Amino acid sequence: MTSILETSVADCHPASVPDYIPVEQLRDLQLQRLRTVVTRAWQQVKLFRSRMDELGLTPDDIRSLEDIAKLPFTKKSDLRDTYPFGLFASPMKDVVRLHASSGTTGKPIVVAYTQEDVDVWTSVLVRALAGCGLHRGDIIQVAYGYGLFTGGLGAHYGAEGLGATVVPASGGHADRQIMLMRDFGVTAICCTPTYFLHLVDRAAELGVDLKKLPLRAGIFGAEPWTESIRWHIENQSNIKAFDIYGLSEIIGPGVSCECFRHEGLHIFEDHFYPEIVDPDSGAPLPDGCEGELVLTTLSKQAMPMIRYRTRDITRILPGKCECGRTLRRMDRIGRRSDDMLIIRGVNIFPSQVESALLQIDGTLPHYQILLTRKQGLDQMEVQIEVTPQMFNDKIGALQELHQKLQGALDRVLGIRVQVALVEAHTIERSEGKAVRVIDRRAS
Ligand code: DLL
Repeated sequence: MTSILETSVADCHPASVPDYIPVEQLRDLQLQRLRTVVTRAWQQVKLFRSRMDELGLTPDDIRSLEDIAKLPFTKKSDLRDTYPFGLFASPMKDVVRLHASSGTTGKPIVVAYTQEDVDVWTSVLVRALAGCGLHRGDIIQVAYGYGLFTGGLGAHYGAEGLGATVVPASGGHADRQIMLMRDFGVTAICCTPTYFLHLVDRAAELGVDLKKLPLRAGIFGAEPWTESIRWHIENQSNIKAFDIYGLSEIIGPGVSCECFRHEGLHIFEDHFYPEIVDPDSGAPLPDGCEGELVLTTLSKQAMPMIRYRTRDITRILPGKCECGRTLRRMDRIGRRSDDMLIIRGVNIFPSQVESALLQIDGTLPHYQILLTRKQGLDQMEVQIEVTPQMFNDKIGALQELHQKLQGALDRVLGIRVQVALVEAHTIERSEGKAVRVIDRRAS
């Protein structure tokens, strides 16, 4: 069971919460847990054992935290290749929950939890929500999807564990979400940042002024978002927007989360050990350097993950946070190493497009990249929604905006792409993760 120290964070003295434990004590705890989890994976998971054998390693070779670099990586393809249950370390009778994530290609990946895993998951979410200033008495609307996706149930258990009142709305039905928010006096919402942008737009159409509601916090994650989007959200709705990160393979939401300082996401290091590696060579990189985040679960029972290559690009932020937590912080995830597009030989990340667009007034934070192929040549069109005022303005203003955007994209991307200005609401809204790229090159 989760200890009382972990569940009632908001009511505890900081010194008694794992978020604030002295660093040396945290490192000792991590080492002890690392040795245990490696032993468990080695004993119970065939794939992991054979990889350790190939390297001539046994769990006894892990004597310090640095020794983690000796261990083999685990990749998403390992989960696919052993589908559905090949990486489980617990017998099925001890598995109380399965989640799955479909990804963009092929078979889904399946993840498992024992009761202890669910309790740990709840405890990290409680700590994450408490770090955002939420507590018993808050009314939290969970608008992440419920089901095989980890967002809904993860946030639900965390909010309930905190002692808050949960409104399990799940994703979709924007009008109903807004009605619930207003009628129930909801004080915090958990959903993807793009879905909240959609709710902001819809509320305006319905004549509901979000600024007049008790809503004061949004816990947003599951997809990359930028400071400009935070600014847009906070300005339109008068709430504080917090970034929460996680992935199914490790636990779901709750691997890390911002505190009220908004200077990076504190990693719940007592349960998830972070490393940053060079995405090409896999070599470990020091704190402060940008690279791929690799995570090891330190307490997972049903499905321990050793050195899991997340493909998410970030860095460990040096220095201490003013909030007093001793947990290290990661920078927000701007991109993944595998979302790179190669257009006419040039490497492009959707996040570059976003950063170019958001510097320019008159656009909305809704865009989509359309890839096609004409006579063997890749074409990239960026469709960008512009504010209704822009469309009502004289044609000259729209042309000027088009030129500015074309210039900004040319500069950032280094190749010429087509720019299409479209009216607000043209781009289809998603209830969950936004679809930023439509690739029609193969069809
Ligand atoms: O998206 C878990 C989650 C749910 C996190 C709700 C936060 C809130 P998956 O569907 O397995 O799990 O997708 C994980 O989503 O590897 C990142 O690429 C991306 N991602 C998740 N959170 C963030 C974030 C959930 N805050 C994948 N910023 C991860 C940027 C994020 N990307």
